[in-house]
Amino acid sequence: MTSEESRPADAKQRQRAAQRAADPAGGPLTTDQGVVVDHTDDALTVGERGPTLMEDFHFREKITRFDHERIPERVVHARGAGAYGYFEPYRSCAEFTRAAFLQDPSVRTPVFVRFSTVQGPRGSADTVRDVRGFATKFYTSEGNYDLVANNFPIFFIQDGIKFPDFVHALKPEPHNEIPTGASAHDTLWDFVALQPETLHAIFWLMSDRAIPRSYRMMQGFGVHTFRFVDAAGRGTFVKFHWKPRLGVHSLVWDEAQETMGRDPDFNRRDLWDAIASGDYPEWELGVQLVPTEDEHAFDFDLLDPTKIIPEEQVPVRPIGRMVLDRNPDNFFAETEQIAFHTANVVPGIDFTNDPLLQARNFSYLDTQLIRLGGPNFAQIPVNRPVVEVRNNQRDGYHQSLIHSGASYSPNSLSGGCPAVGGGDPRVFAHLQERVDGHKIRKRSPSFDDHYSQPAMFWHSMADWEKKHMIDAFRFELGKVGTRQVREGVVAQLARVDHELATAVARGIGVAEPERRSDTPEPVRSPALSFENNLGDGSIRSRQVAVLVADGVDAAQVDGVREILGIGGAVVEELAAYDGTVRDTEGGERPVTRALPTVASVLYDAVLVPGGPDSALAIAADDAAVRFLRGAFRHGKPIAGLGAGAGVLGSMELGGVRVAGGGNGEGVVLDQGVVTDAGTGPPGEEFGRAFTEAIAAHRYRGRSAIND
Ligand code: HDE
Repeated sequence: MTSEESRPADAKQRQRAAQRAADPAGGPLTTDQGVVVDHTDDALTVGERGPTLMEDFHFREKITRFDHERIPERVVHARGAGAYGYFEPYRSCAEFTRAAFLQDPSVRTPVFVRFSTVQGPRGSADTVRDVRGFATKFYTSEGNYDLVANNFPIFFIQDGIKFPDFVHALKPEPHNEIPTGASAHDTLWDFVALQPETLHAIFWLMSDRAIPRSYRMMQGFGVHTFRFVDAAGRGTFVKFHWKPRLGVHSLVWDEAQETMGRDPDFNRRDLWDAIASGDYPEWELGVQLVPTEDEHAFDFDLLDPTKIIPEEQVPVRPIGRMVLDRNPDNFFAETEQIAFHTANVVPGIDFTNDPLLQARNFSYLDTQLIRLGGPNFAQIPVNRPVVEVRNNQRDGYHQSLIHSGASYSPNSLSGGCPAVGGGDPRVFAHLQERVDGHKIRKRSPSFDDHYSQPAMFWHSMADWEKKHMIDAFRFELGKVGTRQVREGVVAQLARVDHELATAVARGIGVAEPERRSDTPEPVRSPALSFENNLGDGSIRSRQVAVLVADGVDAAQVDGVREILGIGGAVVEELAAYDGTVRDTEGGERPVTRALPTVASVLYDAVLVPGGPDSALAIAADDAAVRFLRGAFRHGKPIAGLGAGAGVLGSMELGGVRVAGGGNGEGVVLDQGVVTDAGTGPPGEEFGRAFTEAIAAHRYRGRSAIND
């Protein structure tokens, strides 16, 4: 959020990239053939005003290369943001898996992570209602392992053969390519009404999980049941979970929509800024383990990707942590060209027969062939394993290696190289499993229950989460033009929960459904609620706006900076104009941003400090008042000190009580609004109350939160 110039780490990163790219001797501009160019501002022409000559090879090369700069975007997950980092296990996992990167806590495995939205094209906004991708490439000592995850633990369909149907329904309508990055349209909801296996993921999509505050504040899930394999060849079922240190936090829908206009790069920028300023995001990797003999111990099928294993049933065991500590140097070279593939596994990790996973194991390699223009994309630096690659794969577009010797196996002419296996302990051995059956095209009846888990999700939500979900269903279905589609979805919801279906029906002008006798029992999994995923309760990296004008109380602003700085929050001073404001000590304070260039949706909390002149100017400034009202509406912590408390009082925010009457009253905390009318620097009590309010992210009791 801070301007690029004011981020020294950013500048350093750019400088480093420039140095790396530059000829160390500081060489001149050349063509692709290395010929030195004298001039690149004018094409070669006949006379000063004459036609351009074909002979100008520099001009032709420059334009031709430009014409070919774009590659096809990903068919889904086109918009993304990535970063480098490392993974380290807490202890050896040898008991379950022989995977080398999960054995030794002193070994750090480098990673690259790409986060993404799913529906929108490369240039779409970040804060749309959508699933988020969370794909990790581990560059291990046994080759690359890709954990291609999402921030939902389940998927919309059970069999990969339905993927094109689902994606066609989700993508913009084919006749007018509307809407961009949104699911609120007829084709998606038509599919949902007719394909009840989508419901569980749709419930997640209608929850605030689909509008994360930050990539740094979302969980990741491998979705499928995979397998760990130990050194003796024994398998254990495993589900992968990433848990963010900062907790799971989201925007509210009204805020998400405004953010699309104010800063379409909101999540991308947040990740970049945090890493550039040294605030490295961190996740814990956890696993749910199920012994092979318990495969059928659940009332759902472990192979069904529309089901979770409730954490209360099988706890998530933490096995390691991942830290992202370096931004890429070049978006295209790294974030765009990275190629994930679910079938990139290492010894110790294997698949199950989940039909969605089996399809993915085909699709990812296939899609890279067209997207990256041929079979040699693993030679692109970001895709290259850190171990040596030796095989007989040859030629193809963009081959950048010069192979020699025989390219077949067995051979004697190259001494039999590369040897196959050769007793190397790193050899990959597929889990041995007996598979028996008829060739059929039929879904297993064990995949049939589409209603119990959406019901569990719904019943596990806090009241405010339920309200947001009802609002989301109403919003989405309210954008659906076809009446029968709205009715079809309500009929499906009625099979999950009568109250939910009735509330949605009321909002979208559809007849309220009859109460059914077969809705699932209200089972709960507390781990699903935001309330139980709040993280470490810190205020690290939270963005706090301080509204300032000439005459601002220096001691109060500096005091708040100090208090919040200790907690790791980022404080910005916003004023009507860029430049500086004069404070009560006669100093010129630099303004971080001019108010007209920002909005409350880009910040987590706001403070109005004292200094009577400054407070008066804030109260009279439309942009400042809009800022404060916006922050209040979205439930964000607000604070006022000295005359700043009076500004909040005069705004009559939702009947909130603020401190008044000079130094007498002390700190007042009401509905997440912290005020102290005293004129001195902020005291300990104020600091604690404001810090706690920021750590809580939002005050959920304000009625206008999602209006
Ligand atoms: Fe993907 N998915 N997917 N997907 N997916 C792609 O691969 C596909 C699924 C996920 O940042 C594509 O390189 C099929 C589940 C992520 O580069 C493509 C099926 C989950 C990313 C593809 C699924 C995911 C992708 C598009 C059902 C969560 C972005 C471009 C059988 C566990 C990776 C590309 C990145 C990308 C196919 C379902 C996650 C077309 C066929 C379930 C995070 O290959």
